[in-house]
Amino acid sequence: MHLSPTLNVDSIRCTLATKVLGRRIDLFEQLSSTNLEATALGESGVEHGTVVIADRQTAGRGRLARTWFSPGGANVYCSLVLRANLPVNRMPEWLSWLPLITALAASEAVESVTSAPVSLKWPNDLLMSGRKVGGVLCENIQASRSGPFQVIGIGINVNMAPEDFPSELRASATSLWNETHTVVDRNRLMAQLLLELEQCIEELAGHGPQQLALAYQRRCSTIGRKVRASLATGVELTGYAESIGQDGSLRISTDPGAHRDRAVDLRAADIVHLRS
Ligand code: BT5
Repeated sequence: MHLSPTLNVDSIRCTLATKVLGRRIDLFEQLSSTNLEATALGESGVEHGTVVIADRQTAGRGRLARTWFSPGGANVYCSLVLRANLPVNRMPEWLSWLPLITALAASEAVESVTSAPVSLKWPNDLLMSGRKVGGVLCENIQASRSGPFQVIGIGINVNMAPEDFPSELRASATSLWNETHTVVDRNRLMAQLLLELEQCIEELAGHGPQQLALAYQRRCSTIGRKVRASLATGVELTGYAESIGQDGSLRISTDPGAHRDRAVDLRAADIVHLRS
C-alpha cells in the first residue's frame, strides 16, 4: 500500500467543476457497499447527482452477486444516485447505455489524471495493460416511494501495491500505482470522475448514444478480438467481437468451425479476451 492522501470532501470540492453531480457528497470511512448506501439514500428521496464515497467497503459488490475487493486507504469506491428526467420511451436506451458510458467516463478520468492509457472490456471493465483496474455496477431501482432511480457504482484500484491483492486476483488485476509508479490523489481523481460522468450523462440524456457509442467503441479493446462469452444461461460462445450495437449490445460472429458462421448480439455476458 502506498501512502495515499486522505479522502476529504473539501479537497474534492477544490477541483470539482460539475454543475449538478456532487452537490451533495457523503463520505464514509467504511461502508458495507456504497451502492447499498446510495440505494437507501435514493429511497429516502435525495436529489439527482448525490454521491456516496467510502474509504473501504466490507462487502463491496460486483455484478451477479460477485464481490469487489475493497481494502481501505488506497482506492476509490463511489456510487451516484441518478434520476433520469426522460420520457418513458427513452428509458430502455438510457438503462442499456448507462453502464457503458459510466465505464467510458471513468476511463477518461483515469487517463486525464495519470496520462496512462486505459481501455474498456465490454461491457464495463476498465483495463490497463490488459488487467482489470476498475469496474462498474449499475442498478435500476424501480420500487421506490421516491420514484424510480438508478445507482451507478464505480470501483478503481488506485494506490494499491501488487502484494496487496489477494493471490486469486494478482494475475488479473492491477492498480494505477502498479501501472504508473505514481501516487494518485484520490480527491483529484474523484473530481475528474464526476466531471467526466456529468458530461457523458448530459450527452446521453440530451442527444442520445450516437457520439458516446463512437467514443466507447474507440476505447473498447474487445472489438476485433477473439473472445469467449459466458451467458447467464450457462451457454458459452467463442467468436470474434465485431461491433457495439445501437442498444449497447456486443455483436459476435461465432467461430465458423464450431457453429454455422453467424452473428449473435449479446445484451449481457462475461467476456474473456482470447489470444487470436
Ligand atoms: C465489477 O463486477 O467489476 C463491478 C465492480 C463495482 C465495484 C464498485 S465499488 C463501489 C460500488 N459499490 C459496490 O458495492 N460496488 C461498486 P464484475 O464484472 O462482476 O467483476 C467482479 C470480479 O472482478 C470478481 O469476481 C473478481 O474476479 C474481480 N475483482 C474483485 N475485486 C477486484 C478488484 N479490486 N480489482 C480487480 N478485479 C477485482
